[in-house]
This record gives sequence, structure tokens and C-alpha cells, in this order.
Amino acid sequence: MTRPSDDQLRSMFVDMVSARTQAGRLWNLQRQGQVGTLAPIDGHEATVAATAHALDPAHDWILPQYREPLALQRFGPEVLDRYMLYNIGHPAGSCLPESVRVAPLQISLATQIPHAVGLAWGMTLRDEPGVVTVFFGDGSSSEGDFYEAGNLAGVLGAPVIFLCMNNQWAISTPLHQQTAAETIADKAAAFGIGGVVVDGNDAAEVYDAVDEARQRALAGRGPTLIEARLYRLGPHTTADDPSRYVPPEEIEAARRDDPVQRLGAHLTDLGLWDDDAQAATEAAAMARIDEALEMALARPIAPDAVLDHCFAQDTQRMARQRDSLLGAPEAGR
Ligand SMILES: Cc1ncc(C[n+]2csc(CCOP(=O)(O)OP(=O)(O)O)c2C)c(N)n1
Repeated sequence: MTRPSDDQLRSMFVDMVSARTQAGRLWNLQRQGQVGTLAPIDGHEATVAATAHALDPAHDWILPQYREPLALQRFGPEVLDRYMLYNIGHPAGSCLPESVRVAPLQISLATQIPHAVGLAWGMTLRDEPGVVTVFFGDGSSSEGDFYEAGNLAGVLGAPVIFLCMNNQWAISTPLHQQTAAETIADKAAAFGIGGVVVDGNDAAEVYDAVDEARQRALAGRGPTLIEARLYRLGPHTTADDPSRYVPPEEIEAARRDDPVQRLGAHLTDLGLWDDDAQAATEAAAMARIDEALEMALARPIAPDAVLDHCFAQDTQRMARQRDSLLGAPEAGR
């Protein structure tokens, strides 16, 4: 077991506080109509930040679902810059620079899981060091892609970490309607790989588990399925109203175990955090997200950009749509 040092815990916490602060800002921007519908990170910060800190941004890959980018600062400032482009609907938001080992967001549930196995196996074939960590939710663990990818990864011994963020809900579907298995980690047995449940509100525990899975993968001992148990503290997306289906006592209990407050209290006890550190981190996070928004808004976007990157050549229908978007005289016929 590799417990993170106090300094590592503190830098994870900076990323967690930044993510929480920026999530609040994004919420307001969405309500002001400046960015589109998005899935808030609230409640997932410890798991995502600790995972990023247990990995090596120079060699390891992260394949996110859609909730993670604000806590992936360790993998480079481009992650936030591209996330803001994505949120304003710019196609460049789905294309990260090659030097950044983070894949674009994935909305089609679980499709990133087989991609992760393919990427990891490709790295093995090319003798490239590193592991691939793929994030997905409890709901995504019911998709066929999860089972196919888990099975293949087990057979190949691919260097993958399957990181299931079990936040208890898939929009309004509670976990007990998702699976009859006692834990999602139990499913690892069917793949012939290691499976572990961790407290996803405990950054140190997540760090340990990811570090151990990483060492195992690098030593050629194959994949691991980590189930991080946490709670979605906000709505599913900015378009959701969880008060219609989340029992109030459940969300109140989850708020008492808020991962950001938990680690903040621990670091404060150690004398490593105080109100000044909190204020400085929040101010820097706000300045950074506003800078990213400004850069995103300044980037030109062609009116027909939505049609790019679908096919090498437009279909006839797309060509008509493109003319229409570009205001050609033939438009609208
Ligand atoms: C293949 C597919 N089916 C359905 C949906 C609609 N959908 C979007 S999010 C979601 C719930 C996902 O839950 P989970 O995987 O637990 O992740 P969470 O949002 O809770 O983080 C569903 C059903 C989708 N995006 N893709």
C-alpha cells in the first residue's frame, strides 16, 4: 500500500476545491445561457482528483465519461480549455492536443470502455509504458460494452483500470434497480481480474487503490476493476430536478459526508489548510475558468461546423444543410 504523502493530499485537495468552485461557476453560466447542458461533478471530486494524482500524465491515459474534466487539472490546462469549448458547443472541445493523455468526453454510455481496452492493448503491442484508466458510472456498468470490454481485457491481460464511480443513481434509476449483484466490483470475478470496492469520498483510499492497480498493470499482471462508492451531490445534469426522486434524508446524509469537506477538515487538523488557502484557491479557480471561457468565446466557430467530422464527404442531405447554414440562396428549399 502506498499512502499519499501529506503534500500529495494537499495538492489533490487544491484540485478538489478548484473543481467544486468551478462547478458552481459553470452552473451559473449555464443558467445565464452562456454554456449548454452539462453534468456537474459535485460529489465525485475526491475520486477523480485522487485517480489523476495516482497516475503519470506523461505515460498514462484517462478516458473520461462526462463528469470528470474539472478535477483532471493534473493532466494539463488544456483539459479545462477544451471542456469550456465543449460546453459552448465548439467542435474543438472534442479534440485534445496529442500531448494530453485525456480522451474527449463520452456521452454514449460505456462506449469509452472498449476504447480503453483497445488503447491499452495497443500500448502493450508497441511496448509503450503506461496504463489506461477509464471512468464510468454504475448505470454504465449495465451496458454490454462494459461486459465485453472487461472480458477481453481479462483475456488479454491489458493494462487497464476500470474505475466505476458508483454514485448510486443513473439519472433517476437507483442502484438497486441497476443490478442484483452485491457490488459492482464482484463482476470482476467473471472477467478473471481483480475487483475492489473503495470509499470514493476518501481521496487517500482511492489513491492507494489506483496506485496498486497501476503497479499491477505495469508489472504485466493485468486489469483491475475499482468500484468507488460515493454519492451524486447535485442533479444528474443542469436539466434535471432530483428533488422529484431523491429521498431528502438520503441527500442530507450524503452532504454530511461531502468528500471536499472531509479532506478539508483533515488537512486543517494537520495545519495544512486554512481560510486563506481556501480563499486563494477559490479565487485562482474562478480566474482560471473565466479565462478558459473567454478563450473559448473568442475562438471562431463556422455556422456549419456542426456538420464537420461526420463523413469524409458530405452526403447530399448534409450538403443541402450546409448550404442552408451558410445562407446560400438555395437554402431552405
Ligand atoms: C447508450 C446510452 N444510453 C442511454 C443514455 C442516456 N443517459 C445519459 S446519462 C444516463 C445515466 C448514466 O448513469 P451512470 O453511468 O451511473 O453515470 P452518472 O451520470 O450517474 O455519473 C443515461 C441513461 C446515453 N447517454 N447513452
